[in-house]
Amino acid sequence: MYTPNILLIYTGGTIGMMKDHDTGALKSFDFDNLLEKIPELKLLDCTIETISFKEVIDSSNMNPNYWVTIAEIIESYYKKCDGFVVLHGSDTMSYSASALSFILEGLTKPVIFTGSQLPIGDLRTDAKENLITSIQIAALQENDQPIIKEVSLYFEYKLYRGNRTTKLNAEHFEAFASLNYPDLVESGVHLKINKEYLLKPKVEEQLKVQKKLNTNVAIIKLFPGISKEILKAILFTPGLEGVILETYGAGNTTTEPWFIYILNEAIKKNIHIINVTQCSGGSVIMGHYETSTQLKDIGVISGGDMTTEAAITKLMYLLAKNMPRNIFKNSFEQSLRGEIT
Ligand code: ASN
Repeated sequence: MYTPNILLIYTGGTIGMMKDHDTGALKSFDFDNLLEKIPELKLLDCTIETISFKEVIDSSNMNPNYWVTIAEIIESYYKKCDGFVVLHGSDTMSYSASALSFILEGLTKPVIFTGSQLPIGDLRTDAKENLITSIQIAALQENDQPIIKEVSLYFEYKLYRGNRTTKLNAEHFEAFASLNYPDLVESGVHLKINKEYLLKPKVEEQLKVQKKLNTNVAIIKLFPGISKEILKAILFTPGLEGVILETYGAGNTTTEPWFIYILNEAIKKNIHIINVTQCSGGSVIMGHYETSTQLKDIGVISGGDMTTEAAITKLMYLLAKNMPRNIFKNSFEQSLRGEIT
């Protein structure tokens, strides 16, 4: 029987941390120790190769250059490996999983992000289960093809589509949720694979890594009392090209004339404004209430039921492609990697 070959990419995060005995603070330790800590890995029905960032990072230091580094590692091992598990801090894992889902065009193999809430060396750690099951899922095959063919995120017994996740809890082992899309795999006594929800790219797709991302972007979260000055200061920032506007409920904002006027001025300056909801679940439906009709009229783009993490990374990805305004809007409002319903 064929033995899949899985690449483990270690970027940092709590999963590989230990306590500094002098200060009590958590700091990273070297990757070889991580494998020593889990001898069970040798029992899996796959071979495992490992590669580590030269300097591992807390995921709060994650940035687009690191995303490209992860993508380039996957690109250089793509022929040789059947699946990839990215060990990553949980804090920005949903951003990274979303970003990689766009960057890795034509992906037909599993890329599974995982991490943990407690360090691997901790007695009550969640790291071992997350790591072992992630590798096991990455190695799942059917008719000599990987079963998972997309960027996903495994945490606390569930595999989610990566670009549908958001970190909801800083303490619970169940730290992530995918409120607008069903779980891809549930891990119990058996692995329950929800095949109907998996992304099904064409097998003949070739991997192409989009290495340019445009960071002339911002996120504006609305709140009752947001001032003209603040809104103007952000929207008229020199060089700004795109904004994710986190609105209320189903995509609603204040209808005060100054607010709509400033958004309209920004759009006239060719800035793309995308409407996503600040609710954790549900969708923007522009025009549903009077409070979003004007947004639609002035050309605000609908983010539908996309997470903020998916929307901001999709914005960086699409802006880098320099497309005409109408094509940009169409691309943003349609599903590229299953990120929007
Ligand atoms: N601060 C850590 C990180 O995101 C948190 C974690 O991994 N649980 O790197």
